[in-house]
Amino acid sequence: KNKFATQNIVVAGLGVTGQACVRFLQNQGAKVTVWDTRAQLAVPESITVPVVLGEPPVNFWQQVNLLILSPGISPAIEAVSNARAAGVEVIGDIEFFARLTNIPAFGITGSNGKTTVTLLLTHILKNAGMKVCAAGNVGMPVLEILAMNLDAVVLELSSFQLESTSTLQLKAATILNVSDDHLDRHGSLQSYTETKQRIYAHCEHAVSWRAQPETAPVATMAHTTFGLDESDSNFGLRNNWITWQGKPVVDMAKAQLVGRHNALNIQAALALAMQAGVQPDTAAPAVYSFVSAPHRCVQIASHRRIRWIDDSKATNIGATLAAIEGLGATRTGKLILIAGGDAKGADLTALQPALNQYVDWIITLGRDGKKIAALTEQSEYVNDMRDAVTSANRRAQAGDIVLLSPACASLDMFDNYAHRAKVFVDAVNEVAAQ
Ligand code: UMA
Ligand code: ADP
Repeated sequence: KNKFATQNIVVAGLGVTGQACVRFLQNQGAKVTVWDTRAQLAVPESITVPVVLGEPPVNFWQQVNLLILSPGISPAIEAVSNARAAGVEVIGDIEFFARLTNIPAFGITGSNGKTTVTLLLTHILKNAGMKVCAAGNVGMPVLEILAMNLDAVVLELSSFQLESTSTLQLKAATILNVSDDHLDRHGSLQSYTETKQRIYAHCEHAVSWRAQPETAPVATMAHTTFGLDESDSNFGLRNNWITWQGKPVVDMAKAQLVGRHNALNIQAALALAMQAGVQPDTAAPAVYSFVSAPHRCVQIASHRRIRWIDDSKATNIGATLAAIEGLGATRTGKLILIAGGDAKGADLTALQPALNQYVDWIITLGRDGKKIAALTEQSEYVNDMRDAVTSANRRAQAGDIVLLSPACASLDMFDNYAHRAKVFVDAVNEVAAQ
């Protein structure tokens, strides 16, 4: 019998993370209980262990050895404090994974670009012949990959996941950028940044953005930087080519990832790939063949020469600024923006200069939509996505762009950002295609 057979473990949260934990622990013979803070929850049939919903009973923690928290549950809530007070160790699934395996791992965090860099690095390493898998916040729970016989794993790590991780060893890691996000949970930009810095705690090689010193590790360690400026010693950009130590290695004109923010993302992926032994010029063909994941500034339709762009994944200000600045700077017609939702406590006034400079009309919706509309006079607030698309379609002419880039989470109106995108695309097909 292995070490888990005598353990009494509570898995908190019954989403994809929790379900992967339960499956793994059951296979190991551990005694598992699920606890979910929602009082009403449809428990999937595959879950055959006891499930406690809502407030856990008094004495619940007494016989428990370990509490594995799903990332969506804040470690600051009272029930988790009670568990700690009862002597229960509290960790996240990433920390649990770190204690179970020595597989070479690459870590990616940041406010924006995590999924893009995670998938691009995975693609580069696969093209170099390595057996690799992307896991973590990208959607594949880390415990699912333990059984795979991989050469390396590429981990997308959210601030929620890093918050409950302490011993994870990484071959190389990056904080891509830091801008306001999840302040409702982390309290301040400083504490959010400190949480992201945990990625460098046991890391062999750091990769950071020269324009944002807070993305660099505080401790001295092997280090590569990237940026939109020129650099003789690191990654840089010159005449639309990505350079490594001054030599051109990737032609941005040949990449399917467009925009200046993606020039940074590509450099970060190349820098991480070097720590897996793949040189930038060798990686270039994989960069050219990489196609972006959906809902990240992707054109979904063109009717009457009006371009409709789905950037539903822009759930914070930094992502929306990248989209507005990227599309706005080169536009030939009007740029109409659809934005709004749950701003998660961010200071929305940071959008104002870019809205004034690049956006001709803004249509807002959702919980914080009125706050965004109040930033400019060229704006209106509507009740739902269909009304937003109808209004945009009425205002747009040939040559214009309609961009859905909400700067907000979707959860006040939709199941998730993919659902928000689907409602947008359906409305565009219905309203604009006529
Ligand atoms: N739950 C509670 N109490 C709470 C919150 C949630 O009991 O206060 C329960 C819910 O009832 C539900 C379960 O927890 O049953 C959901 O757990 P979860 O919110 O941790 O979500 P998972 O389905 O396990 O997915 C998580 C990540 N979700 C979050 O961090 C919110 C996924 O990232 C990730 O892909 C997945 O693990 C696999 O690692 C999503 C995300 O939105 C994409 N991430 C945030 C982001 O990218 O901005 C951080
Ligand atoms: P994440 O996984 O961090 O949310 P994604 O790659 O899924 O990042 O992209 C999320 C959003 O951020 C999209 O709207 C995308 O266009 C935008 N984005 C991607 N990379 C960057 C970057 N380096 N800086 C700013 N915005 C970015």
